[in-house]
Amino acid sequence: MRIVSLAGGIGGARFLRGLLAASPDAEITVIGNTGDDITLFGLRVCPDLDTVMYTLGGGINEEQGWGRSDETHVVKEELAAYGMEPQWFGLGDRDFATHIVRTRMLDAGYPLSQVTDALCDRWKPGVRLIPMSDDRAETHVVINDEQGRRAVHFQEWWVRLRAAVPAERIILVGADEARPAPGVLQAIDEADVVILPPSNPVVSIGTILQIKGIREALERKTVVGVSPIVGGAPVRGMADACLTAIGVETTAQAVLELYGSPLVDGWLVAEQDAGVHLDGVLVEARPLIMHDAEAAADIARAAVDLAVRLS
Ligand code: GDP
Ligand code: FO1
Ligand code: CA
Ligand code: CA
Repeated sequence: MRIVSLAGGIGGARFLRGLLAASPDAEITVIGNTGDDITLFGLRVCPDLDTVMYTLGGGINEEQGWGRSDETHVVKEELAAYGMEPQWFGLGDRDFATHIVRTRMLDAGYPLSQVTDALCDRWKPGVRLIPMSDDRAETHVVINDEQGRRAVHFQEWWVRLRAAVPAERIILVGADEARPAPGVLQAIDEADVVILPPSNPVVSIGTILQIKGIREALERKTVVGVSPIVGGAPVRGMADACLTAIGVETTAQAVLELYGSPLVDGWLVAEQDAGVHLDGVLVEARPLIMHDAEAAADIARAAVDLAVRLS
């Protein structure tokens, strides 16, 4: 079976680990969010691609959910000693190597998709990981605080401000010009089923859906989504701040309506959210907390089962 999954960072990566366990014989293609990407100290950092690659490749910091296991921060300390900004984003020493390799290859003219392939040659994530686009498209957030109304990079809002300053708008800068990376539309067209994991519906899944042609390609397929919102709150992180910014309630119902039909054909919600309904969508309720790899595998199995029944 050929499965395509979109993915953000932690929620996507943990779900994908379950999907690999639940469908060991499937050919899985992951379309990764690159709206979070940022250039720091001249280095290109792709947090969501790296979170997927490290999680599936066995190199993730499990407690934190992002960054490398067994990490040290000597370079960060030395940069800070020079007064180098920004100091609110913590790159670890092992992680730095990934960004150096990526930046060297990008500067040599390789597109991000080929660079990602090269990095995955080391990590062997067990899926084909493709960035949503080779074109640069970065999420920015319009905020209004004591320094006035201005747009900041998504990472500054998320990491430095902890999304505590209300977002007036969330904008993917470069979305109009960005094209799907090679292989993205073909993988969708050839997929038997498509899964939307419990990733952030605005700045992970919503971002990927803004790349020209991706939503239309997905609408031709059987798509099953897993709600990242359980009992009216994100399971982890600050997705509620992103939903509020676009005028959507933080409920499994509202996220389903945001994705909408005909995009979504099946929707998994947590048991306390049974009752969610949208015409044209088969909704099923089950435990949706990924306590461990086994729980993630159960959720992934349920998503694939539902998709197969619908296709
Ligand atoms: P990020 O890029 O690291 O923020 O990760 P994603 O966008 O892939 O996923 C973030 C979303 O994952 C958040 O909105 C969480 O609510 C959701 N999430 C995290 N853990 C779980 C879980 O165990 N179950 C469910 N259903 N959602 C989860
Ligand atoms: N998140 C933080 O909250 N603080 C950090 O210093 C930080 C550094 C970092 C470095 C590499 C990387 O791949 C991810 C990193 N993250 C950090 C997580 C990440 O920026 C965000 O959680 C996601 O982009 C939101 O999806
Ligand atoms: Ca992300
Ligand atoms: Ca559909």
